[in-house]
Formats: sequence, C-alpha cells, structure tokens
Amino acid sequence: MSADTIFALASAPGRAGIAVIRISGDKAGKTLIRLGCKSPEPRKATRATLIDPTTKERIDDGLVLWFPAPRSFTGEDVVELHIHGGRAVIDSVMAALASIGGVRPAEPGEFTRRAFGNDKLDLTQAEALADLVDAESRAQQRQALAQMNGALKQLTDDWRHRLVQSLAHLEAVIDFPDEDLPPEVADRVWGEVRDLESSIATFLDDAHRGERIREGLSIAIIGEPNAGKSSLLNTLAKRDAAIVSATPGTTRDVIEVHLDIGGYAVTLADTAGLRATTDDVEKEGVRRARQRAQGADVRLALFDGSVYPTRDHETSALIDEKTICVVSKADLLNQEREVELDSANDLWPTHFISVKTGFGLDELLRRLEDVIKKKFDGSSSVAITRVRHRVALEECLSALKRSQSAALPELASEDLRLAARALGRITGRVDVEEILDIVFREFCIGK
Ligand SMILES: Nc1nc2c(ncn2[C@@H]2O[C@H](COP(=O)(O)OP(=O)(O)OP(=O)(O)O)[C@@H](O)[C@H]2O)c(=O)[nH]1
Ligand SMILES: [Mg+2]
Repeated sequence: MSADTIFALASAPGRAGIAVIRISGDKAGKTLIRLGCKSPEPRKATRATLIDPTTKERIDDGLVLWFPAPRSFTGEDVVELHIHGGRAVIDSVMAALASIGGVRPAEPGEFTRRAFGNDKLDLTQAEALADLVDAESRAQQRQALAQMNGALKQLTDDWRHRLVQSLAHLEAVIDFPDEDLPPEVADRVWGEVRDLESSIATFLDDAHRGERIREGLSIAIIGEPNAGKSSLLNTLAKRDAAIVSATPGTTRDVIEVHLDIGGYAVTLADTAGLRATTDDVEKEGVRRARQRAQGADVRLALFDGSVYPTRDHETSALIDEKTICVVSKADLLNQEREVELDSANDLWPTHFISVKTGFGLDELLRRLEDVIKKKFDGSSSVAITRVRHRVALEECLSALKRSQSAALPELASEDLRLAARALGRITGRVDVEEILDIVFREFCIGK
C-alpha cells in the first residue's frame, strides 16, 4: 500500500452546485473520522456534517461515500466527499484534509496511476479514461468508451498470448531436439506467426481512423484573397473568429475553430489568400496556407463568385481528390448556375454558397458530413488511438518478419520475444516505467 494518502478536487474548479473531493490511501478512513463523520456503510451515500478538525467549526453539510479496498477505483481505501461547490467550502475542506498527517494533495493523474498499479485498469484503459474526459464529439466518446471497456487491451492480450505460446513451442524444439516432439510443432509455430503477422498488418492499415477521431479531422479553407474564406469560417463557427474585410490579403495567420460535424470533431482552418506577393508578412502567410492545405484531410477550395466563372490558378493548382470546390458570393452571380459545370474539368465546380443569404450552406455541410463519414467507414470498435500504440505494433510486426528469416532458431526465438515485448508495452505489461510518465502526464489533477 502506498505511503501517502492523497486527495484532490475531482470535479471542475469554479462555482457549482456540488463539488466532489476524492481521497485515496490507507488513511482515507481516518480523514472521515477527523472530519467528524461516523463510519458510513460502504458504497452507500450517507448524509454528514463536516467539522474542521482544528477549530471544531462546521464547514459543510454534504454526502459521504466510503469505498473500502480493494473494491474502489484505485484499489485502495477511497472516500468521496460530495460537498457544496463554493470556493470557501472547497478551500476549507481541502485545508482540513491537508492538516492531517500523511495526507497530501494528489499529483496530476495520481489516482489513475494507483489504479493501474493495483491492476484495476491497463494502460490503454487509462488512456481511454483521459480521452473520455476530453471527448467533445459523439465519435470520440464512443471510441473512448470502447477502449475503456478493454477492446484494445483484449485484442493485444490475445495476440500476445498466442505469440508467447508459439515462443514456448519454438523453445521446446530448440531445447529438446532429441525428444519425441511431434514434427509438426515447428510448422504450427510458423503458421501461427504468419497469421499474427497478417492480422497485425491489417489492423495497422486503418488510414489512421482512430487517431483521426481522437485528434479531430483537419479541414482547410484555401482560395485567392477576398474569396470569402474568413466569412465562411465565421459562418460555420457561428462566431467572428477571423477578421473579414474588403481588402484582399486580410488574413495572414492560420485561424482555427473547432466544430462538430455529423458527430465528428473537426478542426476547420482559415488561411491567407493565395497570391504572389512581395510583402514579407503576407508571403509567410501564403507559405503557412500551403503547408496547412498540404496536411489537411479535406480542402475547401473557395473561388470568388463575384468574378465567376474566372478562377485563380494558384488555387486551381491545388485541387485534388481531397478537395471540395466551392464558389462564394452566390448572391452576386451574374451568370445562370446552369453553366456551372466546366466539361474540361469535372472537379470544377461543385457548390455555390452565399454567406450573405445563407444559400447553399446546408448543402455544403451535408457534403462535408458525407465526406467525413466515408473517411471513417468501416471503423470498428477497436482502434489504434495513439502513435504509441502504432509504434509498438510496427515494432512487433518487424520483429515477426525478422523471425521468419532468422538464420538460427535461437535468433528466431529472440525476435519472437521482442515481438511479444512490443505488444506488452501497449497494455503496460513490460518495460513499464519508461512509458508510465508519458501516459499519466496527460491527466489533470483529481483523475
Ligand atoms: N455579397 C457577398 N459578399 C461576401 C460574401 N462572402 C464574403 N463577402 C465579402 O467579401 C469580402 C472578403 O471577405 P473575406 O471573408 O474577408 O475574404 P477572405 O477570403 O478571407 O480574404 P483574405 O483574408 O484577404 O484572403 C468581404 O467584404 C466580405 O463581406 C457573400 O457571400 N456575399
Ligand atoms: Mg480572410
């Protein structure tokens, strides 16, 4: 059992109806006594008056929950205090707790780290917990919940189990060459290794869907100066995030807003108008615009409707299969929209919009939704959600490949051992210390 008992505000700081303070460690029960609470029944909400241990003054009237070890989130004795969410109440309860010997405020992620230490969850589940707390879209929420329920853990544990078995069989062949081992043992080992190799390769070939859902899809608006990019961003974001003006070359920096489109988190970026310029600041803006366009999952190429059907070459040159072409200022169009299709290039144009009248905006959003859904088609409930997982799986895969062409059985078995170790790192079974800090650093205090 850990030396210190820790406590932290588990709910968000700031004025609220209720605040929750969590206490974990072997002195958790003692803190209750010091606060004047009679030993409550385990796992039952109990009404209690909290008393300052030094002044004996009443500090709040609230609810107390008592989770004796090991049936608690951390696996240690845990107390939850549900108190009134005012600054003075929270401060006085925290001060009272801090005055008790052997009890101290928790570090970020310390509760979850203790839960991991007591085998209450593995690393992928701890990561999923952080993701669930951060989830902003339904897709992020669904993905985090599946991972928290152990989807990725089960898959990697299963692979690792099969790998360790094959390794054991291979070692038996090496160690007991003269024994009566059935001749097909080695064949079975290599059959299993090939199977694992193809399962892991297929799982890795996922177009980074899980990471995309977690981090959010990136959409960049590009186009010539004055095309109406910033106006479109503001309209989709429903706020004045970017400066709009009739002066071409207004936007210089990349301006990002976060949106939910069809249940998926999206980062929409407004960029500087693309044109050749001698202004150093604008030049840098154009460089950033191009860079952003390059890295985006989807591009919205915006063409100025006031000069339609003329279109600028800088933007046209960037049209590819990831691009949706849009003509702005449809309210100013002096041509019939029927001429919209230029037979020379069927990518051009697709959508007519006006942020002034709202024309075509719903349709554009629907189109974006379709594109995003198509990208995530085939997402299964198990996903690679972090680079850490991907790196480990890639290491595993190359060790499996190496093992099959190893010159000696001893070298092959060493490769299989490395492959199993790489899988073990995903759930935190091996080489744990080096990755623990990375994982738990993502947490805020009280989680
Ligand atoms: N009539 C009309 N004017 C529009 C529409 N959209 C944008 N504008 C106007 O077009 C001008 C340029 O708009 P911005 O959104 O600043 O254009 P931008 O592409 O961000 O321009 P830069 O940042 O300079 O590259 C502004 O005067 C807007 O009011 C529209 O749908 N209809
Ligand atoms: Mg702009």
